[in-house]
Amino acid sequence: MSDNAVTLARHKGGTLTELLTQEHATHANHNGGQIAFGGDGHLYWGIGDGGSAGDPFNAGQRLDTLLGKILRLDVSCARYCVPADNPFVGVTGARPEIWATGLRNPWRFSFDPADGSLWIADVGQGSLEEVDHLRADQGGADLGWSCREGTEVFDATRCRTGASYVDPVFTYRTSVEGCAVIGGVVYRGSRFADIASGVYLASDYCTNPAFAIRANPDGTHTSARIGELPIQPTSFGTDADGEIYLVNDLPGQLHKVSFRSTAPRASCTVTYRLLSQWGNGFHAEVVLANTGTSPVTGWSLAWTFADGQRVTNGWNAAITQQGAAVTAANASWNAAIAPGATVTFGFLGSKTATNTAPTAFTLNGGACR
Ligand SMILES: [Ca+2]
Repeated sequence: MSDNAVTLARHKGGTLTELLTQEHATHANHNGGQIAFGGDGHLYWGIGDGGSAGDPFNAGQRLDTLLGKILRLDVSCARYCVPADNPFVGVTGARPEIWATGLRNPWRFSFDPADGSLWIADVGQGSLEEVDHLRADQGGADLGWSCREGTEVFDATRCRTGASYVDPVFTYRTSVEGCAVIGGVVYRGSRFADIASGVYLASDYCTNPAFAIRANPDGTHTSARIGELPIQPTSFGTDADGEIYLVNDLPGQLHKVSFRSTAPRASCTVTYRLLSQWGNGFHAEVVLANTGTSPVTGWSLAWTFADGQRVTNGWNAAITQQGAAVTAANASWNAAIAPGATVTFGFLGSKTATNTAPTAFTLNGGACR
């Protein structure tokens, strides 16, 4: 293979044939490297902007270099051909292999098999990590680098007059929420289709979150952090059934990804009333209100006493205490709390000198206000 270059090659019958080479001699980083076939049968290849920092060659916004691009190639030819409908075919000074421009280091990209759309995770410089989503017909899209990093202007001198930049559909803060976005894949499997169909799953190399992004029918996107993945993820893939796998760097493992539903956190308020107290005892009443829009069916309310108080006898709830931690579980007759409704329970307790009322409560594991 050529030295000081990134190279696409075909390995067949024991022979390696170089198809396309881009000089990449000056800096060691930002090599891109992802290849993937699109639904159109063409091969897409991502190359970074040439490395170092700040796009020293202005590669992202130039069309005469393959640096900072995703390319689209027909590899059914002897070496490769440029598809006739590539966006820069016939444009003077532009490389016709280019499909998308304005990229920094598209380390991972993938296609949604359902609609052929292209999901790109472009690693940010120092401010924003980003995920881009292009329809199958959005060839020629300029994703902004190094005029823009994410949704912000990075270097105004790089912004071309009249250019139309495609904004990312998801960003997060570099050095705050992570260090380098790791692009994933869209879930189109059957095992978790009821909850995860159409979800694009991505992560970050340093903080390993499970980022979920869903494209809405109106063109907007909804995103959420839905969990944690194994440390130092580097790449995602799918099997023939569309189930998702990931590999990580250290210790170097292959993981199969699963999804599960969790009950939505209840919305609630708690009113704690000290009805009376005497020497070493007190009488308290707790009113728990369901302020959400869904019924609560079965509840467990928890709090912590600050002054060594002990519950001695309760009613309308099964109250247990471990050290300072108290849990009040519903009685059989008040398990359901309709939206807007309340339940009231009470107890007698013992105390020493002070009797500070608790202010923080959790219902079924979620905080009440
Ligand atoms: Ca961008």
